[in-house]
Amino acid sequence: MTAHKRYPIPDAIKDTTLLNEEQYQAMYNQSISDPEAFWAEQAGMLEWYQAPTKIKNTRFGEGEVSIKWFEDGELNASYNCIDRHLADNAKKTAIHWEGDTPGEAEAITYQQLHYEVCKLANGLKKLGVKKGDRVAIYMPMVPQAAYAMLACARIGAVHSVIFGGFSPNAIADRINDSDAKVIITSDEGRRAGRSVPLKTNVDKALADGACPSITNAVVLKLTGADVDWNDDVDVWWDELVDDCTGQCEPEVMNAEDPLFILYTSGSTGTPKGVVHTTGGYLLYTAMTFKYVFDYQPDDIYWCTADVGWITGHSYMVYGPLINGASQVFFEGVPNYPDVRRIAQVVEKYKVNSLYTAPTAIRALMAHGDKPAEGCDLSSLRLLGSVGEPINPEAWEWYHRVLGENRCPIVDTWWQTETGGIMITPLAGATELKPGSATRPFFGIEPALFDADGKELEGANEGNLVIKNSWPSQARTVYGDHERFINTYFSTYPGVYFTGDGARRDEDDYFWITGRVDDVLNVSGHRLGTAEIESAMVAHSKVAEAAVVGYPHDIKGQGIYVYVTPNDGVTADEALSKELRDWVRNELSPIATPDKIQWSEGLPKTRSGKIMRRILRKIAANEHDQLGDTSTLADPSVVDKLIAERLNK
Ligand code: 6R9
Repeated sequence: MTAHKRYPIPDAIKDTTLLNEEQYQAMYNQSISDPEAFWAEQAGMLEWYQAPTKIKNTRFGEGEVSIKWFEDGELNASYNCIDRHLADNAKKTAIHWEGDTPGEAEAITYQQLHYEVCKLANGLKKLGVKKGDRVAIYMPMVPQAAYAMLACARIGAVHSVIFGGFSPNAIADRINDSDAKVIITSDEGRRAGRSVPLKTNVDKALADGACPSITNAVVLKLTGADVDWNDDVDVWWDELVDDCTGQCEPEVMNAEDPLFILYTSGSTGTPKGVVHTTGGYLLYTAMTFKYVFDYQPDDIYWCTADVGWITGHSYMVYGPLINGASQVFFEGVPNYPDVRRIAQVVEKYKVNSLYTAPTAIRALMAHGDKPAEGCDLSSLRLLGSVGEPINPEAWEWYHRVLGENRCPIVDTWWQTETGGIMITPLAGATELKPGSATRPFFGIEPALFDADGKELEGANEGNLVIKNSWPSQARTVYGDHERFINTYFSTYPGVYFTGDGARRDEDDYFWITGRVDDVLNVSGHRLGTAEIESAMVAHSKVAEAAVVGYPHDIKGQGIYVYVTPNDGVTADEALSKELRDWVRNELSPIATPDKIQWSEGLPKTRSGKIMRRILRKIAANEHDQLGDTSTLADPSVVDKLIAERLNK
């Protein structure tokens, strides 16, 4: 194996980082050998009404999965994010909001955050929202998205944020799965100079009684666009909170009360409502935020994610706010108005740590050094990456152009289900290798298993599992605990199966190789092939469809769809466009197929199972590596597909 390039810990940061190698090792060892003592001590990072005495009570057994942390503790998430900072830091900026259009900006202090969150919390109470009720949030990247989440947390309601890029059907499915009582949205969103019709999408989702659980839609007036209005349901945010006070006593919550539901794609069926509870989630996100971003009290931190994803929940709302941090909240996209936007925002706010995704890095990298041209990036101390494997070329570009060869990069591997960062370097403790997420965070025991369920030792490659529970682990799939068990604990009984493959090298560093199931990662967005397929076959001209990922320079993975049209349908460019638009509208623009290949038939086993392994190889132009095709019902299908692929 070729030796990997290494980046030692820069001397310049050795004296200032929170942890060095010995400290990391000592804490890691304790976290594994005595998790009870370790987490009992760490729990002091949060403020509790009732400090927990029972620390860990978790079982991954066959047929029974029960995960409880700090189960007799009581606390409130919004209190921990806001109120606890008011005594000393009321005037500190919590959120530097930077709008889509340069020049549009607003700074929100912790004091203001308290006021806005309390007002909305009181408004939600007026609408009858109570502890345990679900509230859907479908918002653009404005501070009000965070107010909405925190207002729910304050009164003990469970938020379910729906990414602003989802279409009406996807919104309705998520509302109905969680029986949400209220949805919070805005008239429109803005992205790269274009408007996004959020309220109209909500109207379509709710039309014809499609979402019977919803009693009200709270609508923020943002752009002032004309929107349809239903007096029975719709209420303007401003009018709702007009007579509400800026004081709202936080609800006392048990550590194991649910904090939120977040839907994510799996390899089969509809998206799953991943449930996170209060105590363990808050502690783990607070702690990872502090150590992974080497947080110092005067830092300006910036994560470019969207609150609609887990990264936005853990590292734009809960993690930074519990630490009392100042952060940038960005409405726009990295290349609007031009490719220097990220660098300009870094310069404007003197950002110290920047957390973004490989897809954004690759998009900028295509413009050479221009994305940093003429910008002062000297404030940056640390860079982070999340969402998908980062290829070494993109890593090197990020390090050289935005990091000016000075900033360590923390490549953080984790998932919606893990709640917080699991495998990551620590700036002062870990020598870096471009492309490797390196080593586990405290309390995390990663391991590699082969297909037969045997644990692999030493330098090896296999399926990535986690052997013991950690505080921010998802507790269940909303309304379907069986599915939770089947998805994560049945492949390898006794451990959590991540769905990712990984390699461990001679230094015990982990290299995530990507999903080993039918989940795609397109521009860092997780999409199930099953979801896209079911949208495709819902079209009247489609008989059958199979979706696979293929390597894509910018997106990481692109969406490749094999379509068998119905008899008598002309398969042409016009139909291709029609189908792309269809998926865009049915599901989301992020699910739009990149390539559509017509196919008379799909490679199937004799029992009728589509052999995706073969379709993936054809899409990737790797026909010489098809492997065993002897179990196919009709091997000639494959030759036809290859011939057509080659002609594209
Ligand atoms: C946080 C987040 C999870 C999936 C995960 C993996 C991929 C995320 C990664 C990474 C390699 C990293 N992933 N971070 N792969 N290196 N640093 O992205 O959550 O949307 O649930 O996606 O993303 O495949 O299984 P989520």
